[in-house]
Amino acid sequence: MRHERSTKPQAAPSSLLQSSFRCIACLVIVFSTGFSGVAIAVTGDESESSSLKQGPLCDGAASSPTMFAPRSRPAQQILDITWLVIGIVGALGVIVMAMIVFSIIRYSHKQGDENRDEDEPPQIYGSNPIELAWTVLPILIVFVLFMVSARGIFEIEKETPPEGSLEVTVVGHRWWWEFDYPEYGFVTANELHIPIGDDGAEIPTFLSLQSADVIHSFWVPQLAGKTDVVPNRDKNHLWLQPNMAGKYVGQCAEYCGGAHANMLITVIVEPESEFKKWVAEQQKPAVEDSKVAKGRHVFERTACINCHTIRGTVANGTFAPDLTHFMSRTVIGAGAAPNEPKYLRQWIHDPQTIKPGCDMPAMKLTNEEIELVCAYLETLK
Ligand code: HEC
Ligand SMILES: [Cu+2]
Repeated sequence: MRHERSTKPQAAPSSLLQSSFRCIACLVIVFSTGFSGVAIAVTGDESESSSLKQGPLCDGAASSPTMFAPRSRPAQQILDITWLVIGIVGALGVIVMAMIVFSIIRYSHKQGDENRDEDEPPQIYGSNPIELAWTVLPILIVFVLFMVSARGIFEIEKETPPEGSLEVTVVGHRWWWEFDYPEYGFVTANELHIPIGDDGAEIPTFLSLQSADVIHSFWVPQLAGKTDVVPNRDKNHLWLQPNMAGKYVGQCAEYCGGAHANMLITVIVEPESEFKKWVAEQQKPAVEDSKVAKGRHVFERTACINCHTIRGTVANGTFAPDLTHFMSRTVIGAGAAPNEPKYLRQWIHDPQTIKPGCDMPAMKLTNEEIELVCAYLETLK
């Protein structure tokens, strides 16, 4: 069928060019911010990570979370696939853009072109080689991308724990993380400790993810991909296999309400011997120090005990983070502030000033009571 020549051919290419440039600009922005743009209070300052030695037992954590510095097998696989996909579609994009730019320059309306109808290019209809080329080639490309992604997904989404793995149950709460170590019989919060061999050998960790309320998403980009944490449903699973020690940070990646942005994750990958020591400490009941008995009394006769557990005391609430070994953690409120005396006092005075919207109310304690309770909490090593 023969098309009538459009009377205004100039408008289309330039708007096409504009929107193409816009697309490229968007991609650049997404890549430069999206993968590393997790605002984190818990990362140390940058100089810390730049002065590092090499090797599996040095700190492999990037100064801000990024999927471009994988330190765990599934994260590495995801990045490999990412580069392959970006490579293929990037090359196609460049070819298409080049052809568009070429056509715009070569065939744009020029002065003295008024009689162009006469030199219309050859019209080709139903050319088998051409139609075959633009059918088969895209199918091949899509097939390659499909196979590579499918293989990656099957390897990453393990439904059963790999040999010799540590098993941890992760429970997402608004807006903090509970970590249960059923093998070892204790519960902690917000900081996940997992081992790497003392000689740097990889040890798998198998996470079972549950939610106590809404949908969350567990994402520590240097260690693995995002995995949704869904309530009232069979557990989702996630497999980590770090190859470098370090303190990795991540973030809830599914909007879950007001304090979502402050729902950070810290994963501490440490040599097995240190991990074992940490486990032994966590298994102990809370420290009892008679010097802080007054503070403990304030804690025990306040509503704190309805929400929090401190093993070995009357406090057995499960609504909020277990505080039995609170001082073994480096952050308060799932990364909302570092665990330092100043912030702890501010937190007990009014958590909303540190983590707006969180589920702990200001407890209306007097300054003296705050001081006593904090002195008590600070013994919970
Ligand atoms: C209504 C329940 C509730 C009461 C009562 C309560 N808290 Fe909390 N508390 C929470 C919740 C929920 C969190 C987690 C907040 C978050 O990170 O979003 C929390 C977090 C904390 C944290 C930080 C824990 C961590 O690892 O990040 C400390 C410390 C704490 N509470 C101490 C206390 C003390 C001391 C009292 C009593 C004076 C108290 N809480 C009373 C619900 C409660
Ligand atoms: Cu969340």
